[in-house]
Amino acid sequence: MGLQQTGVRQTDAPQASWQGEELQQGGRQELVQADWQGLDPQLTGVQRRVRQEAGVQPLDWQQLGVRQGGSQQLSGQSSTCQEESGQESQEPDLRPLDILAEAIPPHGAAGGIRVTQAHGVRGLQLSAAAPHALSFPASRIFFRCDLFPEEFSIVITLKVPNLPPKKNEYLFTVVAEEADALLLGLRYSPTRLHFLFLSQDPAGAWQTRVTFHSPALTDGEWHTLVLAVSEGSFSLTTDCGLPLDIMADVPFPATLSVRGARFFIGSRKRTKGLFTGLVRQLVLLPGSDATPRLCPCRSAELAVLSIPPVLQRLTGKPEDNEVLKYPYETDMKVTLGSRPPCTKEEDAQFWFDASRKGLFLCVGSEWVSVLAAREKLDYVEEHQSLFTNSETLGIEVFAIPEAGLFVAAANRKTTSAIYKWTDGKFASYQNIRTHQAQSWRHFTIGKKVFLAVANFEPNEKGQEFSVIYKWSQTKLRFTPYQRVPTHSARDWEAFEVAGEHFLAVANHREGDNHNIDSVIYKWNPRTRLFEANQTIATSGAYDWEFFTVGPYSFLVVANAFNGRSTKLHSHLYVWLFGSFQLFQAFLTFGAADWEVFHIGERVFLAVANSHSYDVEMQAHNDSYVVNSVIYELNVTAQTFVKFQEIPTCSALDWEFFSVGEDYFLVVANSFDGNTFSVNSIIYRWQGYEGFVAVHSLPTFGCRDWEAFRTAAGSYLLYSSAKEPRSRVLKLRTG
Ligand SMILES: [Ca+2]
Ligand SMILES: [Ca+2]
Ligand SMILES: [Ca+2]
Repeated sequence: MGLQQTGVRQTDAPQASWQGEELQQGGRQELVQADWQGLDPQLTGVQRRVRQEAGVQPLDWQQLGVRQGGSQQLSGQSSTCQEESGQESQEPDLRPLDILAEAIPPHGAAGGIRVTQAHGVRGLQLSAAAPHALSFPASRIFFRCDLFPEEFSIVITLKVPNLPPKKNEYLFTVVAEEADALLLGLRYSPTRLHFLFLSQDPAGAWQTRVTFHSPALTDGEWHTLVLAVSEGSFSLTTDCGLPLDIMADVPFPATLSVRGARFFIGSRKRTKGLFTGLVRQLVLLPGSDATPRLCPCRSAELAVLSIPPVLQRLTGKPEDNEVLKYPYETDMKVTLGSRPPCTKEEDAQFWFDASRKGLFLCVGSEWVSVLAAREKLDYVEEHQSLFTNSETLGIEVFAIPEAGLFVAAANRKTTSAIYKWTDGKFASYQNIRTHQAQSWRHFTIGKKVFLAVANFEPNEKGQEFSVIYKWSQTKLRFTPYQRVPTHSARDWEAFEVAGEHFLAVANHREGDNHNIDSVIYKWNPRTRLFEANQTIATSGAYDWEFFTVGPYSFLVVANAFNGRSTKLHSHLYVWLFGSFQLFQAFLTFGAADWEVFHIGERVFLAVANSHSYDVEMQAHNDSYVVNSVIYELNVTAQTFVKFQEIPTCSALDWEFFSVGEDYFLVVANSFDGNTFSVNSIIYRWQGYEGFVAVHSLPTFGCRDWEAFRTAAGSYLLYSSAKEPRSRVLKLRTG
C-alpha cells in the first residue's frame, strides 16, 4: 500500500514516484542522481531572469467576449496628455529627446538609483553615492550636430522636498568635461528656479543666470515644468498654468557647442547640490515650445511628453513613502544621541535618533521626521519546533475573531490537528480525524467560520469524501458540517464572486485515472449547503488559487500529472457570464502550487514545478531539479508572460510575504532526487533584477510555508512531509 501515497501509480518502475514529498524511503537509492546539478549553497548562479514569452499560450481575450469595457478596465491606463506620434515632427532632430530614459543605466537599481513611488506616482531617486550614475555623453543624443539647439524647451516632472533656505539643487546640467565648465543647467532653491547657461563672445565666456520665482516648487507635491527658450525669451510654465515670461538682455547662444560634454541628471557632476527629490520626466524638445503639446491637461502636474518605461505605471494608490528617505546633503549637520533642542539656531540641522532609527530635521522649532524608521528583514531565527501527530502536508494559519490565532495541520496519518497560538507558541487545541489529509482551507460566510479538509484516501468503510467543518461558538471547536464526495482531494480553494460564496476542490485522481473532473461548489444560502456548480476537467489537480484583477475573477489550477507525463498545461480560468472559462494555459512540470501576489499595481503568478517526468522518457527525463516560474500579468496584452525562472528542487509551495517595504518569496524545496534534506530559499524582490535569493534555510521534506503576524512580530511556519515536526521561524527585523 506504500505506493498508494504517491501521486502516480505507474508501479512498474521502481522510481515511479514523481513527487519528493511522498516518496517511499526505500526507493530513494535507486533514483537517478545524474540530473542533480546541485543548488549552489552560496546562492550564486541560481538566478536566471527570463523575459521571453516561451511556454505561455495566450488566449484571445476577445474570443472570450469581453472586448467592450473589459479591455479598458483591465489595461489600467490612466489618461496622459501625450499626443499621438503622428503629430510629431518628421524631422528627427526635432523629436522629443527623453533625457531621463537615456540616462537610466540598464541595471538601474545597481547604479545607486531607486524607483520610488510617492502619491501613487513613480519617480527616480538618486543616491549621494552616485552623482555620476545618471549621466551620459551629449554626443549620444547630438550625434548629427554637436550644437545645443538654439530654440528648445525642457519638460520636467518632479517632486521635491522642502529645502533648507539657501540650499540649491541641480535638476540637470550639461558639463564640458575637460574644462569642467557648466554649459547649461537648471537649479532650484526653496523659492527660485535658475536657468544657467554659458555665453561667449570675443571678450570671453561668462555664465548667465535667468531666475524665476517659483515658490510652489518645494511643496512636496508633483509638478511639471516647461521651460521654453528662444533667443532672449525664457518662459516657464508650471502645471499648465499661466506662463512666466522673462526677456533677458543676454540671449541663449545660437552656437553652444556640446562637443566633449556630458549630461548629468540631478547633479552638477558633484555630490554638492545633488537633487534629493524624485524626478519622473526630463525631456528636451528641440525647436519649439512643448507647452501646447502638454496643455491643457487633466492632471497638469503630471502632464506627459515622454516618460521612461520603468516609471510609466501610474497607480492610483498613494504609498506610504511620501517622505524623502535619503536627504543626502553635503553640508548637513547631523546630531546623534538623545533629542537635542530645536530652536532657530538648530534650524535646518538634522538629528539622527539611533534607537528609533529615525532622521529628523529641525524646521521652525520642531523636529520633523525625514527618514522613517524602516523595518528590514534580517532573516530568521528558530522560534518553535512544533511536534505534530505525524508528517504534515498542508498548513493553514487563520484567525477567528475573539477566539485567537490558529494553525490547522493536515497530517498524513489518521488524525490531523489544530493548534492555537498561546503565550507566543502554537499549542495543541483540537484533533480531527482525517484520511491522509492533504490540506486545510479556512473561510467565512458572514459570521460563520469554516474549515475544509482535503482527504486523499477513503475511510475504513471505503467511502471517499472530504469534510467541511464549522466553528461552534458554544463549544469553541470545529464540528463536521458537510461531507463532500471527492477523489484523492489535494486542495480546497474558497472565494467569493459577486457576493456569492464558492469552494473549489482539486480532485487529484480516481483510481489510476488522473484525468478527471474537479468541482466548483456554490453556497446555497437557502439550504445553507455547498452545491456542485461547475466541473472542470483537470489532470492530477494539485492546487487551486483564486484571485481578482480589477473587476475580473480568476481561478488557476495546478495540473500535476496526466497519467503519462508531468509536463502538461495548467489552466487559468476567468469568470464570465456565470461560470469559469479558459483564459490561458501554462506549460508546467508536476505543478504543485500557484501563488498570486501583487507588487504595487503589478500582478504576478508563481508556479511551483515539482518534477519533470515522462513515462516514456523516464530514463533521460526524470528530474526534481526543475525551474519554477513567475509570470507577470501584461495588462495591455491581457495575458500572463514569463517574468523569471527560478531553479527549485521539487518545489511544492511558494509563499509571498512582505517586511516593511520589502517583498519576499519563500519556496518549499522538498527533494533533489537524492535527499529530502534540501535548502528552501527566501528571495527578495529587487525591482529590475526580479527576485534574488537572499537567504537559505535547511529544511527536510519541506511541504508548505505560511507567513503570519502577531503583535509580537512576523513569523514563517513550514511543515515537513517527511518528519512529524513543523517549525516556526521568527523574522528578525532591524
Ligand atoms: Ca490553494
Ligand atoms: Ca502557496
Ligand atoms: Ca502555503
